[in-house]
Amino acid sequence: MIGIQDRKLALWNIGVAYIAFIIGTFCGLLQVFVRNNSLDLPTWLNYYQILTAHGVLLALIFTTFFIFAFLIAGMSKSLGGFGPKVNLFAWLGFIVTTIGTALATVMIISGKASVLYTFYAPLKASGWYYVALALVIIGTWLSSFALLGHYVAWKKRNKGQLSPLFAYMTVATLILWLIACLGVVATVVFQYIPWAFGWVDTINVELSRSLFWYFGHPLVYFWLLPAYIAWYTVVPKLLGVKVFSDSLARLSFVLFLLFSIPVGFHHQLTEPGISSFWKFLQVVLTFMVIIPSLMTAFSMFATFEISGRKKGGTGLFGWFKKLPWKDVRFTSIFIAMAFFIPGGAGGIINASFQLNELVHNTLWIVGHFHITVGTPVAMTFMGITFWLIPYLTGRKFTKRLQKLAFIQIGSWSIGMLLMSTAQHILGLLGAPRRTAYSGYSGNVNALEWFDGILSNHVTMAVGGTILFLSAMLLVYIVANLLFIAPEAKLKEEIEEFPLAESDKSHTPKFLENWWIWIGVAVALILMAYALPLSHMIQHAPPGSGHHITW
Ligand code: HEM
Ligand SMILES: [Cu+2]
Repeated sequence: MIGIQDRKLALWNIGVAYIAFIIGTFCGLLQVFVRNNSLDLPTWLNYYQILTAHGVLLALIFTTFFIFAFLIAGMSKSLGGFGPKVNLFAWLGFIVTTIGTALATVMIISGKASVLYTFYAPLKASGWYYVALALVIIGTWLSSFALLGHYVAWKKRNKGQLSPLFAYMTVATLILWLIACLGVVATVVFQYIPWAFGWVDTINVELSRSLFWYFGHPLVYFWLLPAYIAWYTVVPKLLGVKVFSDSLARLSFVLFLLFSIPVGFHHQLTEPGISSFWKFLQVVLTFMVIIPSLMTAFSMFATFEISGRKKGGTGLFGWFKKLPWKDVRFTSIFIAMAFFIPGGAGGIINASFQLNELVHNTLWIVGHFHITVGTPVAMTFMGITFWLIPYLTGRKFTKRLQKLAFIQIGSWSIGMLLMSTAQHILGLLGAPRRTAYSGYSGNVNALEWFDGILSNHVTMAVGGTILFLSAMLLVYIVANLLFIAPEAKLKEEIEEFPLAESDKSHTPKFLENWWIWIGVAVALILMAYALPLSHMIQHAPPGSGHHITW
């Protein structure tokens, strides 16, 4: 087991993650009822206030804290315990991120920042909200430097050796994060903060949106890659086999690093300020990410088949039955993967120039990210939670808790299927996202959207309610694993960190030459962004004032 300091750090990160999860999912519950006109919020609480809290606390805060908990525990496990410097930086990172989170939450709840998690100008929040966001990012940088420092020290002690797969993947994820954050830091520090505090009167909206999405797309890979780390390194262990291919796993992470940054314009396909040439180039680069995604899918199913056949499965699909379905740590991740199949297909639709016209800003998009980040990522994190907390606390994941965990992932799946299917269909018909209740002035065509069997006022609310109940069950399990479950005394009761063996003997060394990959990543970024961004700055229209609509 890893050292007590490292354990504490990981546990505190998990604690903050789940506090954000409680508030965030409660807001989700309110949203489905408001949208269906069955709930009137009190006058001091506005729909966009809770929607901002929901987006920020779940998509940014829950994910980030959980990711650091997982990476901290995994780096300590695979490279050895942290030294005092690494420890100091990681704690500082945690504290600064937490202060930023608390400040942002206070600003949102006090109604001074109802700008949604994308905080598009010219909507204007209190300047302190942007300061809070900056603190969150700075905190994650400190934590990232801590983990990178730990890795560099290991490399110095093990000259010429490839690092363990977990560490390699962590480094790829953190490099992605550091490069991605440059965009959001640039816009927050140089555009939003001076504008929000009134030091300048106007803001260049197109530039701010572009810098946001330069960050916003890799952000989704910052959520996804840690889930993939679990798929590649934890799942084979649960199945009793080795990693399918060490070099393929590493190569896929390199490709994710290269092709997830120079693609932000695919979120801005409807914006007039960017010429179609640059949009098209970035759409092509976006589609490159399909390659490592399919490589990952291939590795996973190869791992499943090898393990199933080893356990005696025969025939074309006999191995399928031999998978450890009774192990909730595996089943949760399998469901997560299954959700990602339609999720990924939907992503291809969203990124397609023409199809995007149809789905842009509709409920389809909301359906899409609930079956990408809201289930594949979130449910992988749930699956990790079930063993990571016992591993860190030394408590037992008892039979009763395992049963509850099955109910939890099952109900999350049902709730999400109902809610996201309704959202996808409603969106295709035309229903907009990011709106409170609307009767559409009695417009017959609009009201017809809600007449379907799945696409109606009730399905989304039923799905959302099941999801919320599932979320509360998860919180109950987490609280048990943290404070109440009996301590593991016997050796075989002690929870392991399941980390599969990975055969590095055929892995090419250049895969771990980060300077090559950082160089290629920067070249691609310059190719995709240098000209359009400089155009936006040099030929900027008159800046925009500000709006506070709430
Ligand atoms: C109890 C579970 C959940 C429920 C009931 C729920 C419900 C909803 C609904 C109805 C919306 C759309 C609101 C609108 O466009 O007007 C929404 C938006 C959103 N949800 Fe969820 N959700 C849940 C869990 C999650 C999770 C786990 C995540 C991510 C980890 C997530 C991330 C988001 C994001 C990023 C938005 C967009 C916010 C925006 O448009 O600014 N949700 N959610
Ligand atoms: Cu994107």
